Amino acid sequence: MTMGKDWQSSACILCSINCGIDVAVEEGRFTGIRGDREHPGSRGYLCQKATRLDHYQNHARRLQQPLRRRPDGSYERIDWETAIREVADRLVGIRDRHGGHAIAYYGGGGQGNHLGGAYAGPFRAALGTPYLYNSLAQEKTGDFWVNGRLFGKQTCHVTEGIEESDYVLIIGANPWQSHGFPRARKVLQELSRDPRRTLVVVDPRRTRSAELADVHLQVRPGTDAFLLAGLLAVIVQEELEDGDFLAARTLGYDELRAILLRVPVEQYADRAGIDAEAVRRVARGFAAADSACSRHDLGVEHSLHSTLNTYLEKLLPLLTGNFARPGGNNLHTQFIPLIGHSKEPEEGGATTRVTGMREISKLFPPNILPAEIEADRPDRVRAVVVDSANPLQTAADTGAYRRAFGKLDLLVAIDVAETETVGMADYVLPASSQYEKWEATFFTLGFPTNHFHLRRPILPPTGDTLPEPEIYRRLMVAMGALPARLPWLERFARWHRRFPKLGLLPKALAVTLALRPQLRPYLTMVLYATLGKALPDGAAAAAVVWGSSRFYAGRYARQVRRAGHAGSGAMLGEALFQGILDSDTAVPLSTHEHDEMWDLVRHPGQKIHLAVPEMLGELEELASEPMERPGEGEFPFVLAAGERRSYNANQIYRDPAWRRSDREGALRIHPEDAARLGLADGQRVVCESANGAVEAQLAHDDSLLPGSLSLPHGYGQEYPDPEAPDEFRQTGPRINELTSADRCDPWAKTPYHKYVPVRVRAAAS
Ligand SMILES: Nc1nc2c(c(=O)[nH]1)N[C@H]1C(S)=C(S)[C@@H](COP(=O)(O)OP(=O)(O)OC[C@H]3O[C@@H](n4cnc5c(=O)[nH]c(N)nc54)[C@H](O)[C@@H]3O)O[C@H]1N2
Ligand SMILES: Nc1nc2c(c(=O)[nH]1)N[C@H]1C(S)=C(S)[C@@H](COP(=O)(O)OP(=O)(O)OC[C@H]3O[C@@H](n4cnc5c(=O)[nH]c(N)nc54)[C@H](O)[C@@H]3O)O[C@H]1N2
Ligand code: SF4
Ligand SMILES: [Mo]
Repeated sequence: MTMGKDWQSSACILCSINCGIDVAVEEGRFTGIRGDREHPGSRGYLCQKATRLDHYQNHARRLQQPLRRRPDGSYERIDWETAIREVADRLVGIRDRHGGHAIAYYGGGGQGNHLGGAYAGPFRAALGTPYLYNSLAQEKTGDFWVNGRLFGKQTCHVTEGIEESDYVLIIGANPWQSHGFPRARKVLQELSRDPRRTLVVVDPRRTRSAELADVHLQVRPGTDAFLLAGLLAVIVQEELEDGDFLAARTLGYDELRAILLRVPVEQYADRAGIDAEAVRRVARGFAAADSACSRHDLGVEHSLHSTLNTYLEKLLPLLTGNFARPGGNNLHTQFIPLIGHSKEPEEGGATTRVTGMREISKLFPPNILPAEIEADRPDRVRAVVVDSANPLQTAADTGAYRRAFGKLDLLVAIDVAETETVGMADYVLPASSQYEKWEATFFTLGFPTNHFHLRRPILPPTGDTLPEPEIYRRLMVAMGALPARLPWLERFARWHRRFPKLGLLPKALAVTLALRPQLRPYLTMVLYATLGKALPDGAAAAAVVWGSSRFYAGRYARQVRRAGHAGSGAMLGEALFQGILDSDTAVPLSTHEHDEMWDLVRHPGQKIHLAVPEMLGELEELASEPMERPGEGEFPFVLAAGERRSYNANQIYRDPAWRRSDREGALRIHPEDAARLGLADGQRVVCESANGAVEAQLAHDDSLLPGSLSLPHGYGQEYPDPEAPDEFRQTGPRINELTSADRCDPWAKTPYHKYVPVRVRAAAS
């Protein structure tokens, strides 16, 4: 115990793990941050990024008050009443003149904040917009689409039992830096140390994760589909598959097997730059292990054959029966759904007006938005509302975004900081930070036990900021979509909190929605505006958690009770909600037995449909795919544009002072390549693609393969220069100046950020 400090409980908001933290606050500043040992997921664990969180909470570019852009481009401060009225009027004007599809919504939550997004759904419904653009659709939607085919719904998401697994294959991820599962560094070290367990890392770079691995397959960038096809082919050709599992649990194996039997393992291994014997050893090891699981991330999602890669990666545990078992891969429950299921366009699923892109998991990909705005057609997008995202920095092709956003009739940004996107907005609506309001994420990815953490504010709001649910409520009232008060329901909500057994609120809600059907699409907002007022300590934003708790407990009653919640019928849901509300840290929601996982498979009869025709087609076409020869031509290097390193955290930190090393976000190059080009370590260079150029500082690094380069994600923010506070300085490269929207996966439109053809030269001094 540190004496004299008053510790408050919260979570780190820098990655999807959301480790529990204890924070000491003095005069608005974070004077101490340590891991929360009570948090059942992170158990006291933190990485080096979390202790710097004061740079998120306190910095020179925090937004304080609503802003309106003047015709000359400068901003004036306005009050909330004016801001809400004008934004609502202009949105309604665009909707009424051009239709809801003239408006797009972008974001709705980041690495730490999803609670506001739960109330943005009603706001979008009131706008009549079908368009939800989100960063998940520039990484994970290919994977979600495959899940829909394999398991029946795109909401069926796969997790991995790495902690208990004997054989772990990690492809295109560097958990040492990026995490992606709880306590990643400890788990990797344990795996590495244990001679009975095997860690395989597939990565073109010798990352820290790769160094800890028993086997590092240093794949040639962009060739993972060949490597994965080779691994699967060995399993099939050497009859290492789990026949009993396949017969009992899957359909379509014969069709898949016929294709994999024809895969030339030697040739594909060679293509991937891996010794065929190593491919055979890993395939055999994976198949023979008592338990095995696989995990992938951006290294394959942001590369050639993105969607196919995620399909093939999932087939590894499926063919070997490492599914629905401890130490294998498993589906998990969703508490408050982060994603939904979208039908295929042929079945009536939504598509965009201009490019005809289909919706996946209820999301549209940022890659297409500039085209949807810039088209010379009456049904183009004319207004965008951005919340918790900075597309000017994070979407592919910054130049295209700048041009497209410049053509909008209206851009509204909701953020905590003055970002590059905020700098183009017509109206800026300032949000309270994640330590100033009730917050939560919906990254509930655990299996067999899933957790949820509702966080209390630990500081009062900065300036004249508001939490997002309140911003959306006020906008909806001003739009005439929602009454300013629902006094009758408010009263029932209060009574319900006192006498939950009577079920007054569900009944009153049912009556209200029957009498006023126009409120039905606004259910979460109706709860916020009514039940929210009856919740203790200003926890209005937790109203949606009440609805989810009741629903979840109804669906997974046995598993919720197993996690320690008591009650039957609707009272189990009330107990779950109260448990979440009362706890300072994450609460176990449910605990499954592994064979109960099958209830989460959504195809009839809980069968997994292994044969996905589109993917089998692409798999077969690999055989005739011309070899990419990046070493030749105008752009001889393959750039990984967006590596996770020690000191990047998406666009969440803006003050460069948070970084203790790699302050300029170096361009890494193999020393041989640097020598050939005569480029010194530390030298300023220009990196150019067909799309644009950035300047960067060079770092020699022999962990890369020759011919490949790497730039970090999460740099390029503008911030006042501490030497001359009136001047702004950009720190590190804006990597999306280099990337292009067209170089993307055909199915999901996820960009090939790990495979950007570039050249490099010395910068003019
Ligand atoms: N420190 C830090 N952690 C973060 C974040 C952050 O900004 N900073 N962001 C978070 C977010 S939003 C995400 S989505 C995750 C992403 O987490 P990761 O996907 O693990 O992170 P990356 O470093 O982008 O990419 C992983 C690896 O892919 C490798 N790679 C490049 N090209 C290829 C290829 O062709 N094939 C294969 N097999 N591998 C390749 C790279 O060398 C790299 O080591 O990280 C999260 N965690
Ligand atoms: N070239 C390249 N581009 C990439 C990637 C890459 O690897 N390479 N990675 C991609 C990936 S995986 C991702 S996830 C995206 C991430 O890109 P984005 O989706 O744009 O998200 P963040 O960078 O996390 O930015 C979060 C924003 O939320 C704001 N914010 C923080 N707290 C709050 C809050 O409480 N309320 C509100 N309203 N705002 C808040 C921050 O100030 C920041 O502006 O980038 C993608 N872009
Ligand atoms: S950035 Fe580090 S401390 Fe923060 S949630 Fe992720 S793993 Fe935990
Ligand atoms: Mo991400």
